[in-house]
Amino acid sequence: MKRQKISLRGVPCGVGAGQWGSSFGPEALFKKGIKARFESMGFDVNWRLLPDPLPHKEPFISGFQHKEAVLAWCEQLQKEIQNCLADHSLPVIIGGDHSISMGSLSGVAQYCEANDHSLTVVWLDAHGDFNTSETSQSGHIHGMPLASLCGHGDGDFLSMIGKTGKINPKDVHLLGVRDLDAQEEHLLASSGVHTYPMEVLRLLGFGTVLQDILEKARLKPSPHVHLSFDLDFMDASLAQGTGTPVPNGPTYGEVKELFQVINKSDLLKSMDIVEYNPLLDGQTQTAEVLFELLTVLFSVS
Ligand SMILES: [Mn+2]
Repeated sequence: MKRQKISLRGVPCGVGAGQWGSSFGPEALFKKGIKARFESMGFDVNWRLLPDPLPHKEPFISGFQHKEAVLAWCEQLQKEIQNCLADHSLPVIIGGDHSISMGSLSGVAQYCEANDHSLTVVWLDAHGDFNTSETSQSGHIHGMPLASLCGHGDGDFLSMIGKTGKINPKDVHLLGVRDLDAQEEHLLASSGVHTYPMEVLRLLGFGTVLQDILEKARLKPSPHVHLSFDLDFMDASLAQGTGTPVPNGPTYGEVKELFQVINKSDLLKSMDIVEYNPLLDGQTQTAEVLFELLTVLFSVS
């Protein structure tokens, strides 16, 4: 990783999740020193907590209830991340729940389209995030962002993402997926997204799989790799500070191996860190693990 400007942006949107609390993620991580962590590695960091676009909304209810709020957060983030990229900084977006990636990634895709950059998405997640409002049993919007970005699902999400914010499923690599709903699995399998279940990652080696993805990305003109890191990608024992932990996930060493490969590649241009819920992270173990991993991902050599 080369030393550069980092735009750290907190997006306290938690209404896409089934449990209350991920909206406190950005401020909790800020107070625990995430900005200082980047600065200690030599980065020039500017931090901003995005304001709530709909401050007078209804109280939190689980389910497909908060579409307007999610749309408003995503519209705001879509513009913000393009400004960060135009400013030649590396945006690190801190959620909030994973629904915000509809905003961040569509903004990245629009920026790449306008500047002739080639986007490759690495999505680390225990879940597919490939439900639509029709296939989802819970209605939680944080289970839908990747489907929407690939052009499936609710019309209002698709118009917010826009034509140039859409992502080609062939440019998406979903690693660590191990908890899919039946209909979601069907849609994902027919989508063209490259999926790498745990068995495949363990058989071929985490680093080898990612190296292969990144070497292909490098061959494209002006490569831009976006990393979407859902903390529940990690094994449940490391991801207690998330709303939907899933067992049999990557160990600390396996995630570290992935992050070392990304660091060495120098291809990372934008990133989301999502689903940190400080209300569930009693011993702040998940936050500590995240901070250690960020050092691996960003340390300057
Ligand atoms: Mn997710």
